[in-house]
Amino acid sequence: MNVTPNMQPPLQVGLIGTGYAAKLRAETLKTDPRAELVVVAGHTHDNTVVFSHTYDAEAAESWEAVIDRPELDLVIVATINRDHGAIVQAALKAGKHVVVEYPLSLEVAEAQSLIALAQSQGKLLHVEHIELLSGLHQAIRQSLPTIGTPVYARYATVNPQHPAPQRWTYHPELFGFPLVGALSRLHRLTDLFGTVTHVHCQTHYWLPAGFGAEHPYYKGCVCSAQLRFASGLLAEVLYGKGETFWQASRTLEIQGEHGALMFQDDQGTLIQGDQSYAIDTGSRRGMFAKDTTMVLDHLFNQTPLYVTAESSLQALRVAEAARLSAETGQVVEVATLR
Ligand code: NAP
Ligand code: BLA
Repeated sequence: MNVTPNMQPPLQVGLIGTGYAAKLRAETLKTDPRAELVVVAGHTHDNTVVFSHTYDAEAAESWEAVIDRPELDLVIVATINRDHGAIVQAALKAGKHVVVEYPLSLEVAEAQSLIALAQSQGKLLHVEHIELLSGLHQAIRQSLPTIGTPVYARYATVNPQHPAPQRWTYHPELFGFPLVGALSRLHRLTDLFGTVTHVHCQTHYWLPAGFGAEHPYYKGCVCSAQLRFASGLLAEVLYGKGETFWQASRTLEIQGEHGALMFQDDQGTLIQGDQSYAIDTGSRRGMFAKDTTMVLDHLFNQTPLYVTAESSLQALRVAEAARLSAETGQVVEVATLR
């Protein structure tokens, strides 16, 4: 991606979102002299006012009002998933560089057209994928060659919540299809193992009595997908959350021709023959700060980023194949999705 050279610091930044991701973005921007957080737009007025006051920025009435600010160089989109596509499009059209938390869009076609738009505008479109920056991912990458050709992977993330919160992450339209909203689960695997050719997927949602426009939050969901990779590797992905689960789990298992890798929470183990070795997985914290700093390094010094929007789009295609499979009960060939 070509990025405008000789940009003068401090970069003028607008932020959309006031939640967890937005807070970590703002904290890094405040401590980096190359950036200035100018304006913030949120959802509920009070939260937006408190947030902008905390970070000494202006509070805008709407995300549109942020995009309209001519002095901004960069817009960071850290709000609910449903709105990502529309905000990214408006920001790119207004000639801004854009950082967006995954997913880029809920729709493959829209994500594709946004990547083309960024290219034609000559602007950066960076889709955050912090799962790749974690110590766990670095540890997997380093250990993978020791187990020979990987043949099978299983990745389960289950998050029981009692009661399930009535938040956007339990709202079908605001979060999107489970593996679209939680795209990092698929992206971690596509980053490690390459192209997925076929997907089979089943989902189930537990709905409260009276679920509908007035009460749009589910109580729990489970999404179970089988992926066939071009390499021949088979992977199973389990994503579950809510009141219907009682045991949290975060497990990644990779079986290869010469050994296996097992990660459970922050514990990693390499198994070779009858030997097993502990693997250090480092910290899960500090990833948004790292992402933000890498974006500033990229914009000012043209240093490479750790992920491309195209690789995020490729994972989104797999997620869309999973959605279609869950809807139709059929195995879906990823290449048929344009
Ligand atoms: P969050 O803490 O729940 O914050 C959500 C933001 O969206 C808040 O500003 C909230 O404002 C606003 N919002 C809530 N409901 C809304 C609605 N109905 N309409 C419009 N705005 C609404 O979420 P988050 O974890 O920061 O996630 C933000 C983005 O980052 C998501 O795309 C997520 O996938 C991505 N992400 C997050 C993480 C993470 O570690 N948290 C990691 C990777 C990617 P109010 O509070 O005023 O309602
Ligand atoms: C990912 N975390 C996410 C996402 C959301 C949240 C919406 C994106 C969707 C997804 O991939 O599931 C929200 N995570 C939360 C909330 C809590 C939480 C509300 O843990 C409440 C405690 N994120 C945090 C906190 C950590 C955290 C406190 O909010 C703890 C270190 C880490 N969240 C984290 C990471 C990811 C993520 C590392 C990337 C997912 C991945 O690694 O695959």
